[in-house]
Amino acid sequence: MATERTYVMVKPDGVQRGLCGEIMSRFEKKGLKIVAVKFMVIPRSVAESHYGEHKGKGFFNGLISFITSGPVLAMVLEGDNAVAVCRNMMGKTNPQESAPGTIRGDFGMVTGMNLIHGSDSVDSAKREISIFFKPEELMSYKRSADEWTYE
Ligand code: IDP
Ligand code: MG
Repeated sequence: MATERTYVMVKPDGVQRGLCGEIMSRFEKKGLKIVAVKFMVIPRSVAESHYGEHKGKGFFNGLISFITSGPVLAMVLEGDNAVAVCRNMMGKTNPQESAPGTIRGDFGMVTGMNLIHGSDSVDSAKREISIFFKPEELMSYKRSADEWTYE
């Protein structure tokens, strides 16, 4: 089993639309384990570092303004292939191209307000988790449900 951790974040539009519980609940019901959670307004410098790969692109400044415009729900989720599983549950970057049943497909209308972020690789996840959480904020624990989730 490839147990991974991934960084997932309900963006300011998801918070404002009251979708934190709905989104977190989907991940919990799927079988992902909550390892850390934080409700915060992201400082501009942290946002620029988090989205560093997009620096120089046309949407970068708007993205930074948007992601720092209000609180986000930041979390770390753990499970078998957690990075890909969460990306699949999120849907495509453009919500209009996202399948129904995905978070963006069910709740979003435009790319600039696509509700959720999820790490795109195990390396990105490590980098992003370390930006938002201290090592001691990450919980390691056994859930009794694990034995009814994995063979
Ligand atoms: P991802 O969130 O699906 O990984 P990325 O390509 O990494 O997508 O882009 C990061 C975020 O930047 C997107 O989720 C979206 O909020 C924003 N973004 C990307 N492309 C555009 C665009 O063309 N217009 C406006 N915002 C964009
Ligand atoms: Mg991305």
